[in-house]
Amino acid sequence: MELSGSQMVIEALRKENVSVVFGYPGGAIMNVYDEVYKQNYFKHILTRHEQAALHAADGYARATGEVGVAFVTSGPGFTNAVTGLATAYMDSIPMVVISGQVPISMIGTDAFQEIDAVGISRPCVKHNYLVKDVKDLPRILKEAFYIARSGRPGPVHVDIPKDVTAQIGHFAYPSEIKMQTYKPTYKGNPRQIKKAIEAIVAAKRPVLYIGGGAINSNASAEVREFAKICGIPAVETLMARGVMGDENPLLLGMLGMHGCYSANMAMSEADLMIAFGPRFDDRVTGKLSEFAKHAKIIHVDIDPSSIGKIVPIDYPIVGDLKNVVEAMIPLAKEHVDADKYKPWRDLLKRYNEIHPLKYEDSNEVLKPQWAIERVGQLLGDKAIICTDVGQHQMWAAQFYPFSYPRQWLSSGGLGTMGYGLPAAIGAKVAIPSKTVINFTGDGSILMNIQELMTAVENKVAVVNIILNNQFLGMVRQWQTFFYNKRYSSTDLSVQPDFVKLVESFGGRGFRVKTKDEFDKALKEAIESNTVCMIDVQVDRFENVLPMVPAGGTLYNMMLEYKE
Ligand SMILES: Cc1ncc(C[n+]2csc(CCOP(=O)(O)OP(=O)(O)O)c2C)c(N)n1
Repeated sequence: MELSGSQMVIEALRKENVSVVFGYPGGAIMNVYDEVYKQNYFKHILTRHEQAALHAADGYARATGEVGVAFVTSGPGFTNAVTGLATAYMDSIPMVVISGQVPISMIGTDAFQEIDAVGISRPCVKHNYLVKDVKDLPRILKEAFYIARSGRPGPVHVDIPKDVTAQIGHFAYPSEIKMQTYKPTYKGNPRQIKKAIEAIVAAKRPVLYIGGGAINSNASAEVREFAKICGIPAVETLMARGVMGDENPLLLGMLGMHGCYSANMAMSEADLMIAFGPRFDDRVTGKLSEFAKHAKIIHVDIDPSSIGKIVPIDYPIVGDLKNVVEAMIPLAKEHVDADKYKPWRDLLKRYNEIHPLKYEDSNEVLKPQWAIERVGQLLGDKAIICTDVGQHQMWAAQFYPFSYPRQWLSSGGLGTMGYGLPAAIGAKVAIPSKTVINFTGDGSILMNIQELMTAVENKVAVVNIILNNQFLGMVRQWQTFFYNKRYSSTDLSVQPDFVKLVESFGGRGFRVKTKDEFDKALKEAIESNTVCMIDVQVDRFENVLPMVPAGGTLYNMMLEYKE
């Protein structure tokens, strides 16, 4: 089949079963957009900023596990997209981003809207390509999708010069991938798996440390079963919320900087840590020399370069977590005695009773934690929860009752303010039957507020709940604790009228100050089935607790803050 480069892009997406593309056009990618106009295979959603196009593709990918796709133009279109690439890269999200580039003859001439896109994307993608000849395009697109979704998933960037999108070439979409140097390992080594089980049998205080890899490998059911068979208590990273299900008696909760006491104590006192796909982020480990210092460590990860990168590992297992845990389950059934860990489980339960996650509720002023709990009571598993970045994000991770994987979409690694609304759009497009809530801050929401237009235009009924403390709350909290209350550039008390603002886009707005108003607004927002924003006036000086100060130790958490 003879096709132009642009037609090849459309055909490749069709072969990959792509149903939606998020993007923003411009000069260098116009040939591709002309074909977008003519085709009827996939829906194209025009965002109002390239960063948002990538976050929407990212939200789509997190909600479904499929590859998210975005188109952007060269120059400023591409540079706007970089934050979206970095966000997806840090959290291992499968994405293919296609950017237009100036014609090949003009590359390197400082042509209008030229930028070295592959040079810029290199540190924040799993892989990237500059397509120099249309004959390479089918193979490159096939590889891009394969690389994005296989092994440790991640974003792949394909930069296509404008003349290549116009060139005619032969299109035969490869059915197989032949890459010499890229061959992810899916099956864990049986000898290593056996050794890991022996280590579990020998342990007295084992803990499961579950990371985002458990979500990426769709291993939740296996992880739950394994935990149950062994009777091993589990902690989840921010990225792994939903893997165990919050009703699970073995789940202690989130660990790390704002994790719960029992989870952090479990890590500190464990004699064996079974790490299922986490990356030992500094927000989790705190001071490395003190991190889990009594524990031997089993680390299962599909990415060999992640094993031993941060802490030395006693039992490394390279492989897809789902496969590895499947292989561990029969051995665990045979050899592990769950009763043996009962004293350990009881101790951790006791820790949880002494220091549960808590906040002081009030009837004078709305507490952000209350609002989150309330949404959880009303919607529970019916909602997908997205967040922006800040205190509201941590409270949502702490207080929303998650029950399944891919219910929680949040920028963990990069911590990208402005992620929430576009990601919520991507999630709602992917799974329209779910209510999609975006918990956001009065700072974060203004970083991609223009996407209200995308949501309204495409009738994507997302509900944004601004936990409005009139501060860049998380930074204000650090200033309170560590900078003697010098609130440098964090006061946001000068702000827009968020109700009028969403209404001006054609959505619905609510401002609430009391619990009754909150309940009423939430109900109306959900029932209205339209784009909504609830501006919740919350306690300005509420802090996220407990907290491990940066570089502190998990077992020395601050449990409260006293003036
Ligand atoms: C793009 C970006 N810029 C700056 C930061 C640093 N930062 C982290 S949290 C935060 C405050 C967020 O404020 P807000 O959205 O109002 O949420 P709150 O903490 O009040 O819940 C800032 C500025 C960031 N994470 N992302």
